[in-house]
Amino acid sequence: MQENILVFGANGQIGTELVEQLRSVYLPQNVIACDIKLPDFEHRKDGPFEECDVLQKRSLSSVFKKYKPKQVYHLAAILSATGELQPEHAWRLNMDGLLHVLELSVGFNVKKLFWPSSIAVFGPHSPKHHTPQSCVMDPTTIYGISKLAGERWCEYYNIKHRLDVRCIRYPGLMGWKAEPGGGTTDFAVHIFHSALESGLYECFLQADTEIPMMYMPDAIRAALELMNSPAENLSTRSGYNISGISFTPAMLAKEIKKHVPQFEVSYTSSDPRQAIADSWPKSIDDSLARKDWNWEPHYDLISITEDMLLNLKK
Ligand code: NAD
Ligand code: AKB
Repeated sequence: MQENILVFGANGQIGTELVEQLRSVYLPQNVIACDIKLPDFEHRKDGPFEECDVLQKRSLSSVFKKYKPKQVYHLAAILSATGELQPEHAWRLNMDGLLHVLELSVGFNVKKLFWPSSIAVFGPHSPKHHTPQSCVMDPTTIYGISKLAGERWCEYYNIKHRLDVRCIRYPGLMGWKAEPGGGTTDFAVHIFHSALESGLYECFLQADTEIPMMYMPDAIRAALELMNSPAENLSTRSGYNISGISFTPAMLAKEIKKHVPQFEVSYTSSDPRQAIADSWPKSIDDSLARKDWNWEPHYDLISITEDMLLNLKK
């Protein structure tokens, strides 16, 4: 009999693709998608779903009790841009949700827990280029503050409770299967939809804002590779830097124009997300992930653009 895997925040941008991938590796009935939001109609029969709020510890506990999971992926969170609109709620969801999952994972003897951190842990005084694994971290968003605190809690639970928790600091993620959920990097998905739908896009970041990004298949593979790595190879439990590519909105627009020549992009002059992007790194040094668990990205800007357009056209 295969062991159960719980995924909290399963119906978001990452969860949609992660659950699909996990269900292709394990038996679909062993991968339990959990969210406060119901799955899209076409995914309702793909596998088990539990309507579950990570802030409600009692009902969360009953899901752990029902499935006795051996692996947990905890994705439920509020992202950077939405977080600034409701900072208290973002802090509560991102912190209390994580603490509930950490505590229940110890209580129910979960073997491995995956929790995604973000490049948002870095701030204006972190080195901008090839930002190292360890450096000054002074996040200016409530999202980044919650991710940095979350990293410390993960490390703490590993040390104090021997919980095998594994974390990645994701850059901005792009994919065609699910909408992004309120981040500063959402432009990199919206731009493709607009290119195909109207041929026009008004970008909320300035043309030359360089930002670390990654294609979703690389991001999902990273999570599974980290989860399958021998514990003794892992030298940090707080959050591995991983790098995909770095580009600006102008570079992305130019690449899309090769496929959609009439595509036009304009740039908004003042959007609060600009300050968030400006506080983040431009590129990431992921040498520790490469050394500890052989991380390497597969997709570059050319292949991402081709694949996004091909699939969105379908
Ligand atoms: P998302 O906003 O698309 O999805 C989050 C999901 O959590 C949603 O389906 C939402 O319904 C669910 N949720 C919200 N509140 C909940 C609650 N109280 N209980 C249970 N579920 C709840 O987010 P995402 O982009 O899929 O991100 C997932 C995780 O990865 C987050 O922790 C995020 O910080 C991290 N991350 C994402 C990116 C990215 O670019 N997408 C980059 C870095 C890190
Ligand atoms: C966001 O923009 O908030 C996310 C992230 C980089 O964590 N995509």
